[in-house]
Amino acid sequence: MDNTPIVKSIYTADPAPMVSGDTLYLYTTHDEDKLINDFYTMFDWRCFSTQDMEHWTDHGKIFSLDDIEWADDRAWAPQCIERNGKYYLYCPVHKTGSGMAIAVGVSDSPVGPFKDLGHPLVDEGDWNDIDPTVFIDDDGQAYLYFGNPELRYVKLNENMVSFDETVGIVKVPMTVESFGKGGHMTGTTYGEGPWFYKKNGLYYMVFAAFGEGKGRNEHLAYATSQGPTGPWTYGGVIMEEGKCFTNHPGICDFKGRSYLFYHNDQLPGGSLFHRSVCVTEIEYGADGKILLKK
Ligand code: FUB
Repeated sequence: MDNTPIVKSIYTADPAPMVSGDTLYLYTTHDEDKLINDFYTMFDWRCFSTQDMEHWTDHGKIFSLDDIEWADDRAWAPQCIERNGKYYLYCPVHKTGSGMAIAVGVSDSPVGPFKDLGHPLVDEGDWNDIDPTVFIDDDGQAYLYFGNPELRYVKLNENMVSFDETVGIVKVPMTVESFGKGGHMTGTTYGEGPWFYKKNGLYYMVFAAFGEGKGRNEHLAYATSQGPTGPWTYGGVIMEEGKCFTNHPGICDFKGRSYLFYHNDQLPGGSLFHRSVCVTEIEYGADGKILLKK
């Protein structure tokens, strides 16, 4: 593995791995070559799969804005999960005439086609509702975290397409103890792109982060907790900021190794709006610390 882009035929970003059986499925966003208004121009989600981390199969477009009647723009960072033989793809989108909201596509196959629920799962009428990350805990409770600049979560119901309304949308306290002192709007490093999982009994929240000061690009950092809903303790930087304004983590174990998927602008013609997904190996220190493997 040499940290060069996995996909070379199109620009991809926001990698979200999902392991099912002996296959790793990698869901990504898709940066269009031709920009509209010199901004992120993103209309669909893509899927690639591998069984050996070397050879990848391109499953093409698996879900798109055309499939979501109530959305009109910004097919942003997704994550997919399997439950009871069905696959749920959580996707941030721009809701027509409103802000960002989280859509769910449901399919019988990991490579789609996914069918939209017909309405948003999370829709607070603001711009915070992006970058969903989903995890099912050992007791069967599923959590969906999301957000920029604030990290929020809902407790998903067993059907994975609705959430516990009695708990509602919970706002995680954005403290320096939890997310480090940084340059984003909450005064912490937490920016966006959370990735929630559990490893060796510890809960991890990996995220795209901003260091202190202006004009910073995103680096990748993490926090840990003894429980699924915090309190979170800042763990430090995993990957330093690079040349690309955004970065976005996706972590999984596959065939005995641990991987961190991320993105950069390393393909020819790359830019902050023309990104490419990459992967590198990570390992865990005795204290649970996440380390890039040398
Ligand atoms: O790719 C569009 C947005 O940029 C994502 O939702 C963020 O995580 C950042 O990568």
